[in-house]
Amino acid sequence: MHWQKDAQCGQARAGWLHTRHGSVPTPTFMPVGTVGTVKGITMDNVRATGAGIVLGNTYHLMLRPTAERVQRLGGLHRMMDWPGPILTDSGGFQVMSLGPLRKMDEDGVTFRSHIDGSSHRLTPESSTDIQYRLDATITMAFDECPALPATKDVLEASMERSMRWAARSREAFIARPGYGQFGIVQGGTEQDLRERSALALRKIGFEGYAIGGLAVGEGQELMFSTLDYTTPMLPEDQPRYLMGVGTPDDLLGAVMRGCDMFDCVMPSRAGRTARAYTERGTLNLRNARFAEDTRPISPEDDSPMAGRYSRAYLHHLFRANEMLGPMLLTLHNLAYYQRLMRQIRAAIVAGTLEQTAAQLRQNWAKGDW
Ligand code: PRF
Repeated sequence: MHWQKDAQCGQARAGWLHTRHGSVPTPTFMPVGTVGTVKGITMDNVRATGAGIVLGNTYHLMLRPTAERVQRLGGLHRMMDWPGPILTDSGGFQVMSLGPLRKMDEDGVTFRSHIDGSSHRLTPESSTDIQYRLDATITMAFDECPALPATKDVLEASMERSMRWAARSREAFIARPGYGQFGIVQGGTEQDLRERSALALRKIGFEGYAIGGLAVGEGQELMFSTLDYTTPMLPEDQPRYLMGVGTPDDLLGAVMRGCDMFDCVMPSRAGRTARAYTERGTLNLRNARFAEDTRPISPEDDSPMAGRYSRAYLHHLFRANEMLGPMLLTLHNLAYYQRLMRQIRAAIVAGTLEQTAAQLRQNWAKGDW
C-alpha cells in the first residue's frame, strides 16, 4: 500500500491511495460499516455515492460473527460484497466506550460483550491477528483513547502505553504487498505529548499515520489548533487519517490542516433519524414544514437518487416509520459527503481551496434554499 501526492494547496493535499484492493483519491471519507454493513444500504449503493474505501470494526466483528468465521467465509470483502479497500479500527476505542464493562492493564483490555455479557480480551497482538483474519486492507494499531478533558498525567501515561502497544502491533503485523498498517498519534491537546507520540510512531515506521484522541469532547477550535501542530510532525509522503471526524465543516478544516482520510457515523446515523446534510446545512425531514414540499432534498444533488424523491415523500416515510426513509436518507447523506470531498479535492488540484472553502461555509450558513 502506498500514497502518492498529486497536488498541494496550503497544507491541504490531493493524492491517491493505492492498495491491493484498488486505488482511492484522497482526501477521502470512509463510510462506516461497523458490523460488515453500511447500515440500511447495499454496497452497490455505497459505491454509487462515490465512496472508494469503507471502515469495519474489530470489536464488533470479533464478537459476531467472529474473526474466525469471517476468515472461513472468505474475508470481509467477500462476506460483505465490497471488493474495494477496507480499513478496520483496532477495537481500543470501541472498548473504551463500554465504560464499566472493561478493565485495562499493560498487556491489553478485558471486557464484557455488549451482546451477551461474555468475557473477552484484546491485546495489540490479538487485535492485529483479528484484522489479519478479517483481511483488512489497512490495519490499525491497537491504542487507547482517553476522553477529554483529562489531566496531563493521565494523557501522558495513556499516550506512552499506546506507543508501547503500537510497537507490539507492528511486531504482530504480517506485511503483504498492497496491505498496510497505520500507527495512531495520541496525546490529547498537549503539543509536547503529540510530538513524542509522532516521533515514537515514525521510529517504528508505518504505511500511514492516524490522529486519534480528537473529537472526544474538546470542541472544534481545540481540535483544529491541535491539528495545526500535529500534522507537520507526520511524514510528508504518507497518508494521514483523522479518526472519527466529523461534520462537513470539520472535514473541510481538517483537510486544510493536512489530513487526508476520515470516517464518521454522522452522515449514516443522521440519515436514520431524518436529518439530511445538504449544501445549505442540515434539514430535519420530520419537520411539518416538509409535509408538502415537493422539492428534492438538495437541488444540487448529482447522486443516482437525485431528483427522484421529494422532501414530502421522505417526510411521509419517516412519519410512517417505513424503513425506506432511513435507507434513502443514509444514501443521500453519504452521497453529500462524497460530493463534498470531490469538491474539496478538485479545489486543491486547481489551487483554489481558500475560495472554495469560503463559498462552502457561506452556503452552509445560508440555510435552506
Ligand atoms: N483511536 C481509535 N479509533 C478511534 C479513535 C481513536 O483515538 C477516535 C477518536 N476520535 C475515533 N476512533 N483506535
